[in-house]
Amino acid sequence: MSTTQRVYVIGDIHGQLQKLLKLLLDAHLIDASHAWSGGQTTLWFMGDFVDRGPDGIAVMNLVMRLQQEAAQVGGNVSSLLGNHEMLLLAAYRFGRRSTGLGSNFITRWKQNGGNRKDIASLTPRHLEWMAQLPAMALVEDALLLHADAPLYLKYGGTIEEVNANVRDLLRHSDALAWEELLEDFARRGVFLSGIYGLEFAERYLKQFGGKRLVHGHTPINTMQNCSPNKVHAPWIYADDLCVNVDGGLFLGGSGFVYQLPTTNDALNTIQTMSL
Ligand SMILES: [Mn+2]
Repeated sequence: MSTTQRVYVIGDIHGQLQKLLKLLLDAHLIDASHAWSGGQTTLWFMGDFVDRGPDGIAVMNLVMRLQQEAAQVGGNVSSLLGNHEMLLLAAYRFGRRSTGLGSNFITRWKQNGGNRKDIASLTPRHLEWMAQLPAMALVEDALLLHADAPLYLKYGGTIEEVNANVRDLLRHSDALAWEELLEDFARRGVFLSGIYGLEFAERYLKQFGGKRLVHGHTPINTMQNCSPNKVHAPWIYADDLCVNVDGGLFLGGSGFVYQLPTTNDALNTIQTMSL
């Protein structure tokens, strides 16, 4: 048995519980009774569990439970903060209060696929869990971030700083600060545009570390202009610096589980080559 621990990444779920269960079963990360069977595997979610689909809270409940079960056997289930977790938190916290920019937080959330059932089923446990999710993470050589957007550079110079600043913002009720982050979080496609996109990706990696960016947020089929049910693998672009793992589940995609190439894999390759 290999000593290398596998690291898996799953993109935006948007309330598609049945699709998530199938992905986890097929990857042997859960068993038939939906209990964690991934052992010491690490599994990262890219955020956006809620909105646009039917079962956002059930998806979150599943992920929170698997997180506990994995931790008990030396595994790890983690997630980034997606803009839809923040939209839901904002709708819950501020309600119809004005954003300061001519709208209100409930309207904004609904315009982005907010599901009444989700907000009605929220408990303090969900609220606390969402509000502590990191905005970014460095896993092996991969820099994980939810959105292909420039916002992260604005909130700090290191991963720790960005995560601390975003958590701090979520702890306070400064509506305008929430509105500004939600606006920034709604942007996309920053690594896409030729030389400019490539420079942006390089800038991120230089600033925060890592050899590759892994993001969700923008369904692959919308970037590639193809049908969502044709997407079964991540899309690697910008000179292989960027990996998009958003399978567009809410648009009809089945999604996929992406295994990060590990540092040990790279070492093994080098060792094999030198033989
Ligand atoms: Mn998103």
